[in-house]
Amino acid sequence: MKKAFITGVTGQDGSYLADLLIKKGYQVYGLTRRTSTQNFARIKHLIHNPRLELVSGDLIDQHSLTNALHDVKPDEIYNLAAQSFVKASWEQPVLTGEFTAIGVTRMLDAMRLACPDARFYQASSSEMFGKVREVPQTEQTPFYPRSPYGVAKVYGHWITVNYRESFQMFAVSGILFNHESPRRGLEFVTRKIANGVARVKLGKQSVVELGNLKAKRDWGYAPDYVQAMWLMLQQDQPEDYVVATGQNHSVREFLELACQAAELDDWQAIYQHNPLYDRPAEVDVLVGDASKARRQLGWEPSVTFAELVTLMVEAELELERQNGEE
Ligand code: NAP
Ligand code: G4F
Repeated sequence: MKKAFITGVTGQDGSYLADLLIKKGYQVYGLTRRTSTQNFARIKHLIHNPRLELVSGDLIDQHSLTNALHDVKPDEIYNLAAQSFVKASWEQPVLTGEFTAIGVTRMLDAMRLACPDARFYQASSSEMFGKVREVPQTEQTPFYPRSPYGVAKVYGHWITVNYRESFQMFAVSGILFNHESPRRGLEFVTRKIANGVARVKLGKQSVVELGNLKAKRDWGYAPDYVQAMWLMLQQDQPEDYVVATGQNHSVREFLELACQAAELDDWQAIYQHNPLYDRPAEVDVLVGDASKARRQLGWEPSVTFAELVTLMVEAELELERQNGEE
């Protein structure tokens, strides 16, 4: 039985990846950090499944990572843990650097010492393209990050390349464009809109407060994207891949479609601008070219933008109905 080690297993992607790998017959080990209240909501359906074992550790604590990999001796390592919220990276730039940048070196070095023959996946990001140098963005597009998060991800990307070239380790980066789902954190714009629109529909709030409606993103469906992560580690050679749908839409379009999905007539009636959600430096337009992933991995997105918006709004309507009146 193959063994996989996932950092960030309590997050959106980690939880879907655990589902996928368990379905494929893996024994999965998920790194979790100590918190005063457990936050296992996204993996609650797996908590009593013997195929998932939780291992205590933190990206900031080198020994916990080396010990964990030494004990587990995994075949595959997926480094998904990070401070992943771009807006928070201006408020906590040093912590973002510790987790999202140096944390990658800690994981790579733990692997080098404990299980150098394992295969390593690094969660790189389209945020690295930032103020984009070309459209669409490919594996060859130069990086121009626009936030402390983007800068930290560029570091994580290059240290992964460096360990691959220095120590002949099987280490790859997936440069993933935005991917969403009902398991997305509520602070990210798609889930925030889907939840806000559902709450307006059910009479629980009257407006949705947002920042920049003009920003465009290449939004896909998270379960499709964890499939691409797994495919990258099944290849003969370690290479980096862009994963994207190839189409982008504005935040405003997401809001309009979400209102339609909830049968609310006028999106402008429920939208309110709040400068609190504007960013010191914005990434205006992202759109990826995933030709290499399509060609070499046989990867395809399975959910369209309209389907994604609808499934997210329906999930929030269901959730808010279950939560009852306030
Ligand atoms: P997420 O939902 O925010 O999950 C982040 C995970 O990292 C959580 O499990 C969190 O644990 C864990 N974590 C944070 N700091 C940690 C630390 N110091 N030690 C150990 N674990 C820590 O993020 P996601 O959307 O699943 O994204 C997964 C990865 O892909 C991230 O690296 C993100 O930057 C990257 N990425 C995401 C997207 C996207 O569109 N979703 C696109 C490109 C790249 P807690 O539950 O304890 O907080
Ligand atoms: O949903 P967002 O916070 O995602 P963002 O910044 O694109 O980052 C996400 O995708 C990256 C991949 O490109 C990941 F690496 C990263 O970890 C994360 O998963 O914001 C999307 C856009 C931005 O332009 C933002 O300015 O939506 C705009 N926006 C407008 N109003 C808002 C809001 N974003 C948030 N979070 N909240 C708002 O009220």
